[in-house]
Amino acid sequence: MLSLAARLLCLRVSGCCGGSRSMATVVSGNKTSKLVRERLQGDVLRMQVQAPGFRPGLVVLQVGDRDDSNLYISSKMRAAAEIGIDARHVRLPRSATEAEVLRSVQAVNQNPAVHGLIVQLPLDAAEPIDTQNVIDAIAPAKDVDGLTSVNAGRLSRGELAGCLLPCTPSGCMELIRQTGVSVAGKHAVVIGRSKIVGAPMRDLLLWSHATVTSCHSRTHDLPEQVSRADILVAAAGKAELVRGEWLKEGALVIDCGINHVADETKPSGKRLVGDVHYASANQRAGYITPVPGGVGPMTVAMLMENTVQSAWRVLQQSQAGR
Ligand code: NAP
Ligand code: LUD
Repeated sequence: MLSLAARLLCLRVSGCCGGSRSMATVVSGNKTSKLVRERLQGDVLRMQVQAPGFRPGLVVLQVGDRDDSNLYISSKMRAAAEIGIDARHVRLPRSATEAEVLRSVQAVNQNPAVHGLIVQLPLDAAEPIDTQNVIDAIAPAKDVDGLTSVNAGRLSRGELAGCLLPCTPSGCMELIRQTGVSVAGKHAVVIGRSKIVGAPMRDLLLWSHATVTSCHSRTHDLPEQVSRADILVAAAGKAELVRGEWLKEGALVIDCGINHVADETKPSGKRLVGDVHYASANQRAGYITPVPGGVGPMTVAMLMENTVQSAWRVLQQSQAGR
């Protein structure tokens, strides 16, 4: 049974051709992320009542100048400004060395006005840099991307209260909650096992008591694995990999993929698609997230959520210590 909020947020697309089956309920990340951002705006106002002049502080560190990173960071800066988070975009040139990146991370770690720090990935550096070494230099309490080994380890053990959750998987869980579908006891299939999406997604579903299958590039017979999923999270980075015919009837489908494909009908000559073939999946799924407008905006919203959470913790500690 859907809650009223879930019904408002999930747009039911009715009657497909022939009327044999209605199409999936579209789970909107645009709408859900807006609600999250509005709630956070209220939180920041409440913080300022408790501690006049206090603002959550966020730093987004970028190495190089990738177009996709520029786009994602500008969404993050916009969301932060709207909520009242004091966000700063720190740019290092492509020529930056690992030692220079580490020095920037350490400087932010030591700045008490900053409650959250992320290093936008991938690093666009001329010389090779050990990405995990840079990420692990972030103070775990400021790791609002949830990517340090400390936070990832806590999540993998189910110690959810003590850790900051990675933004994309946390946004996927929020979208699943919006549908009203319960996770406990369900069979969830996650395609992909990266540190940023697939692995933490598997952990979150597992500790929400799903039975989880983790698929990757060596998985045999992916369609067979997918056909068992009550809940499918696709994060492979392969355009339209999952076909509607693979899905269990009524499945909840969360599509993390962000892939550009050629499209001569568009002025840009390209179009954004997910890892799921939307038109065919829409005929078979019970719920589906669109691309764009699904998981992407939730990633931005959950970064804001983690930053506000991290700032609350600091504020409470400082007030308890007075
Ligand atoms: P990634 O680091 O390249 O990892 C891809 C994962 O998918 C790997 O585990 C890989 O397996 C697996 N894989 C690749 N091809 C496969 C196939 N044919 N069958 C089964 N598994 C396959 O990518 P990522 O960073 O996790 O991102 C995945 C997608 O999500 C990308 O499209 C990315 O742009 C998107 N993304 C979106 C957001 C968002 O906010 N919406 C955030 C992050 C990422 P192996 O481990 O065996 O190599
Ligand atoms: N690195 C991320 N690298 C890439 N899409 C994002 C993302 C917004 N450290 C670190 O921000 O969380 C991260 N932390 N990531 N990503 C991807 C990943 C990172 C992806 C998409 C969007 C952030 C987004 O807003 C829009 C949508 O799906 O509706 C569309 C944007 C478009 O390309 O038009």
